[in-house]
Parts: sequence; structure tokens; C-alpha cells
Amino acid sequence: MPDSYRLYYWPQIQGRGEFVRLALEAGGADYIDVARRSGKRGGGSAAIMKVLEGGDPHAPFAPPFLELDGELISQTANILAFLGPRLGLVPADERSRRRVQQLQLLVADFVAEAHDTHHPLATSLRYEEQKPAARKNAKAFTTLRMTKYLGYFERVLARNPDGAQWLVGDSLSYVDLSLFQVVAGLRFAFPSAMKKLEPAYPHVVALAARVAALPRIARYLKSKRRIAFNQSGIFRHYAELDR
Ligand SMILES: N[C@@H](CCC(=O)N[C@@H](CS)C(=O)NCC(=O)O)C(=O)O
Repeated sequence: MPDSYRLYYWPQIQGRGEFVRLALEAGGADYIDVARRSGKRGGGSAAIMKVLEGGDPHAPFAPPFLELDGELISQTANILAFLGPRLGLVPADERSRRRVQQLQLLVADFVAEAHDTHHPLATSLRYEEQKPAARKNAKAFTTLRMTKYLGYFERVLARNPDGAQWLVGDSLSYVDLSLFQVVAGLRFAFPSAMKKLEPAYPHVVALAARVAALPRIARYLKSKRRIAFNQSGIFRHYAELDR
């Protein structure tokens, strides 16, 4: 029996761990969400800290990270590039795989900017300590950056020579799952901005619906394994930032 994948991510939030969870779920992988186990069963944030501070020469800088057969693999996009071929979530040819990864790195940039709307000055400061800057940042994000990123993904889909169903080629890849997650996060964080913007990005909206309807993903989204969006994650809803 091969080992189960062991995912390590903060147990209270979807965060960047969610991009990995979605791939594991869509690929039907056998995995353990280590930190979501009880402390008694070796879970909780302590499980993450134990690895980070345990002295392994390849210990990651931060979660999410994946453990398999004693190897620790970190960086969200890198974890997905590792999982993609194993879980059937990338096309077979190298060129397409590079394109999937390029788009995944763009998702990472998009996610970092979404995070910075509520933490524009410093991640270490509380939101309440950076509210005026957050307002300015969120305004620029919702009017200029969201439109630029969503517009780009819309064009990638519309111009896909294999049809506009998926971002690369003619089948689902991990970056489709990630774009779904970004759309879900933006809907939670900026419902009013998204309501206005969505009609301009019909292919992106359709892709998000297509991913949500995949049988394994639909089951996962209804399950307890899917943590609800909340005010501690990357995507947070502050009404004053969604004007
Ligand atoms: N580039 C990394 C970023 C990892 C990251 O920022 N992890 C956050 C949670 S989403 C964290 O715990 N960071 C701790 C820190 O930066 O000190 C990735 O994509 O995985």
C-alpha cells in the first residue's frame, strides 16, 4: 500500500491549503489533513510547528506543505505541480504542463493581492491597525486589479483552441480548481464588486460553476472537510472594503 498524502495547513482556515485540498479531492487521493486531527491524534497547529521547528534540513518555511514517503514538499504551486501528474490533473505534454504552472503562479499573485487588501501595511499588524490603507488598497484592487486578472483569465479561456471549457487543453487541470477557489473567495470577500463585475467574465463564471459541479468537488463542498470562509483567512469580508 502506498503512503497516504499528509497535508499540513492551519486547521481553522481554507487559506492556501485549500488549493491543495481541492486537487487532492478532485483527484480522489487518499490523504490525511494532519492539523485538522485532534491534538490527541497528533493534529492541531502543533503538528505544523513540530515539522517547521523539528530540525529537518528540508523543513518548509510555511504551510501548506505535503509529506509523502518522508519527503516534505512546500510552496502551493510547487505542491500542485507535484500532484498534477500523479492525480491526472494536468495534460500529458510538457508544454501544456508549463502553461498550467504559469497560470497557477498567476493565481498565486492574484491571491497575494487579495490578501493585501485587508493587510496592506504588514501581515503582522491587525486589520484594525491598517484600516485607512486597506480602504485605498481594496478600492484599487476591486476597480483595477481584479478586472485585470479576471480579464486575463477570461481571454485565456475564450482563446483556448481546444474550446473554452478549461484553461489549458480539453480537460480539467489543477489551475481550473484554483481559479474556482479564487472566484469563490472573491464572492465571499467582495460580494457587491463581484455582482457588478461577473457579467463581464462569462467564461470565468462558467468555469467556476463547472468545477463546483464536478461530482467529487460537489461532494467535498458539502462535506465537513470544507472549512467555511471566515474572517481569519485570505479572503475576508469587510463591508467597508467592498464599496
Ligand atoms: N508562497 C507560499 C506562501 C506560504 C504562506 O504565506 N503561508 C502562510 C499561510 S497561507 C503562512 O503560514 N505564513 C507564515 C509566514 O509567512 O510567516 C505558498 O504559496 O505556499
